[in-house]
Amino acid sequence: MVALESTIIAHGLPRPDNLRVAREIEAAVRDAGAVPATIAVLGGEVRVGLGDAELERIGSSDDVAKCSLRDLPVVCARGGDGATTVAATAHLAARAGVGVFATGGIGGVHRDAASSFDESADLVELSRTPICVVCAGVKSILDAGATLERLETLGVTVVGYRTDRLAGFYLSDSGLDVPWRAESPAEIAAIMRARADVDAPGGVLVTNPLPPGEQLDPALHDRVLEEALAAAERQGIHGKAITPFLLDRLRAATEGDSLRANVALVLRNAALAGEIAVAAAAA
Ligand code: PSU
Ligand code: MN
Repeated sequence: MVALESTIIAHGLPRPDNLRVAREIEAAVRDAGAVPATIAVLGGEVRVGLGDAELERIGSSDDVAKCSLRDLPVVCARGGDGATTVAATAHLAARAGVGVFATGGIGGVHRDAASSFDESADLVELSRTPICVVCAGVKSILDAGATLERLETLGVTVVGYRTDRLAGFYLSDSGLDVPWRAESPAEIAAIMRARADVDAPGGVLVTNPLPPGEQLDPALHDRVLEEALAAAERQGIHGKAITPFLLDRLRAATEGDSLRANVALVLRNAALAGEIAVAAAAA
């Protein structure tokens, strides 16, 4: 089984593409021979695995809260709907016994973290939750170097899939090295088993880069990111709103190219997560 997050559907991707992409992500997991379980809160209930009508509700309702771990108790107590971030999804997946999880890019240390203290709850969650998360590295709106340092401090195992470099989300290469690389889903499944054997409390983060031919043009990326960060600063955007704001600005400024890259990387991660889940089940 492969867990999937719902924040990317409700808040990360624009409508109406989001719903189509949500279905394609599930299909990519199935094509690899695994079972997808998109995680969300519906009417105050945690759901691990959504039917099509439920996926549609998460993707089209205006009343879906972005739920990190801290938000879950409130949304559940109030009977609300919530889309779960990487942190909340990892927590709920592990609790349900799901060992593999695919997303786009994890949250991390924001570029102004030295003054804002803005570091995603995704990192601390990965330090204490036994799950394999497949991602395209750290979202390029973040400080990837600082995020790698925090992952090291937090004891999170970081593995590049068929690469020595940390994937840069929209870009194939963040310019940073990863501590380990793996060549096959079976090798990653073996790392997960060994993680359990040595009682490491946290997760295994697999970083899966876009092929260079599918990445966003790096020069365009750097220019529009600069503009988006400046706009966020001008408009005083912060907290949980900053990530959706920046992703949306990039999409508008790249005329959809960033969206195409985002969809491509999520689908590749879902497929790889499916292969890892199959390898883990076979061992
Ligand atoms: N990756 C994407 N799109 C997203 C996210 C990640 O491609 O929308 C979401 C994830 O749910 C991640 C969250 O957990 O952004 C991080 O938000 P924050 O920086 O507020 O922790
Ligand atoms: Mn934050």
